[in-house]
Parts: sequence; C-alpha cells; structure tokens
Amino acid sequence: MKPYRPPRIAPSEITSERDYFDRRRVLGALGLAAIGLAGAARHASAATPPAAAPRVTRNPRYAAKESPNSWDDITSYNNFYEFGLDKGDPKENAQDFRTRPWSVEVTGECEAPGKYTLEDILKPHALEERVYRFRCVEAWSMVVPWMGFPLADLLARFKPTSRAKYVEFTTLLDPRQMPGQRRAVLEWPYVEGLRMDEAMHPLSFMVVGLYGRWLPNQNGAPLRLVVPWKYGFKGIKSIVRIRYTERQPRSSWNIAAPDEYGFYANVNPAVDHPRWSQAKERRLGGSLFGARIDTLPFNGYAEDVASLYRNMDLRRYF
Ligand SMILES: Nc1nc2c(c(=O)[nH]1)N[C@H]1C(S)=C(S)[C@@H](COP(=O)(O)O)O[C@H]1N2
Ligand SMILES: [Mo]
Repeated sequence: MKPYRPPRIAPSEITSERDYFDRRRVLGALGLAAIGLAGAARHASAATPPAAAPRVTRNPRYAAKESPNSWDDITSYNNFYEFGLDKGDPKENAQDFRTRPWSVEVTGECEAPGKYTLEDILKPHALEERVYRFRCVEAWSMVVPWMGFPLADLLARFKPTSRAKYVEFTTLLDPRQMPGQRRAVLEWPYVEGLRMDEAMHPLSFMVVGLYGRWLPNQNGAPLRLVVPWKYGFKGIKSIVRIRYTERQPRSSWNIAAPDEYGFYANVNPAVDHPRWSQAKERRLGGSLFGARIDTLPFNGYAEDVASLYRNMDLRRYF
C-alpha cells in the first residue's frame, strides 16, 4: 500500500450538529460543572496531517467490506474530553499536545514491570492496517483504516502472571496540556479496562496511526486502544499506563454513570441506553450522512467474539 494522501474535503461536510445523544446531560444531572474552555489555547488550526509512517500492509483478515470514512470525517469529529466536549474541540485544542518523548508504565501482575519508552513499546511489532467498523455509544459510527499491532502481542511481552485476570489502561494526566482536565467532567485520568481474554483476543488492536500516517493528536496519539466489538469509549486514548490486575478495574464512564455505561460495553442493538435506542446508528460521512443503519450485535464481529460471553447474561453485564 502506498503512503496515503488525505483527500481534500471541506470540513463543512461534517456538520457539528447538536445531537440529543449529548452525554453532557448526564454529567449535568450528576451535578458536575459544565466545562468551559476559557484559557485553552485556540489555534487557527492549520491541521497539517502527521508525517507518513512506515509502509503498512492491509490485513485482509480484518478488512470491513464498507469503504472507510474520509480522513476529515475521522479526524474532525472526535470524542476526547481532555480537550473539550464538542466534537470539533479535540482537533482544535490538541494541536500542540506533546506526544514525544512518551513512555508507558507497565505494572501489576506481570513478571516484567517497568517504564518503557514509546520506542521500546513499538520496536518489536510489525505494523499492519485493519479496516474496522467503529460504533460510539452515542449511536454514530464510522469505518476506519487503523494502523497498529495486536494488543495480545504487547501484553504477552510483559509476562502476565496467572493472577492477571484483567488489564487496566490509563490516559495521561496533564491539566496544563489538557484543558478538559481542569474541570471535573469525568474522574481524571481517563481509565478503561478489559478482561484478560478480551484483551488477548486477536481483534483487540493497539493503534498508532490511521490512513498510513501516525495518529493525529485528536485521535489519541501516540498510542490508543481499539476494540471493535465494543462501544467507542472502551478505546482509551494517549495511554501512559498498563496494569495487570486480579480485580475488574474501575473505568471512567462506568464511574460517571454506572447505569448507562457498563464495564463490558459490547455493542448490542437489543440493549438500549436508558435515554436512547441502540438499534440503529448514524454512519458519518458523505451522502450517507444522516442515514440510519441497523446496529449489529457485537458491531458485526459476533462470529469472532460471541463465545467470550457464552455464559453471561448480556442484559446484566452490558
Ligand atoms: N482518554 C480518552 N479516551 C477516549 C475518550 C476520551 O474522552 N478520553 N473518548 C472515547 C470515546 S467516547 C470515543 S467514541 C472514542 C473516539 O475516538 P476517535 O476520536 O478516534 O473517533 O474515543 C474514546 N477514548
Ligand atoms: Mo463514544
């Protein structure tokens, strides 16, 4: 595959609509302050795409049939509350976010804990491209050519012990760089987790880029998780810590609203969010903008992952 050149598409193609799936309402209901980003650096977003990364080959085993959303769709309509609550805020406010040098602390139930530089983390892994469907809990979706490597390969390197039943991931805490962290919108830093067998599943992907380029900051540079059969909020961005644990980790959205955002968060059209249906989704982009399509169980990956939940009541463990 040739290094990708992003197409020139007017940003106006993606309207930053005020949708009624707005999760700020629940935050308001919890008595948390609405966020104002006064003081955040505002830039005349020149939005230069990040440098082309090494060549990657598309893995045909993981290539969704749908054609991918555009570079602009994927990089201008983001959830990254550390940089603001509106879909356009992360692109605007994360321009100067420093992702080098970067390191990841590995701790907990493993034989090789330590602090690893980003270069250490990436070095042994061949990068590949996978085109995955991506479904946010807010009922919008897209199709993304991610670049990365299997999470299982990374986790195995640190030799988890037999007590490691879960793995927890943590985002950088840095209110000076992340204006959203100056307000108690969520409990910072953002934390997410997976059961060990979910984390070791071949679909779980450590992402460092998209469309053959290094990740733009707003998409979670330099290292983020993508778990395509789960709602998007499981895909934690800008990871600085990996912890193996015996107990199920607490996770940010689950702490904020446990009745609305479960730990499992498997995409499930049959289990509605308390405030909206999950039966359909709005696919971002182009002529389909606004069209609603059916949401598939496990986001269309049921054949691969349903067996992980054989003995679980998915209405209870949502
Ligand atoms: N640290 C952190 N990670 C995060 C979020 C966030 O606010 N902070 N938002 C989540 C949500 S709700 C979604 S839908 C995806 C969005 O990823 P994208 O911007 O690359 O589409 O990131 C997830 N990871
Ligand atoms: Mo989301």
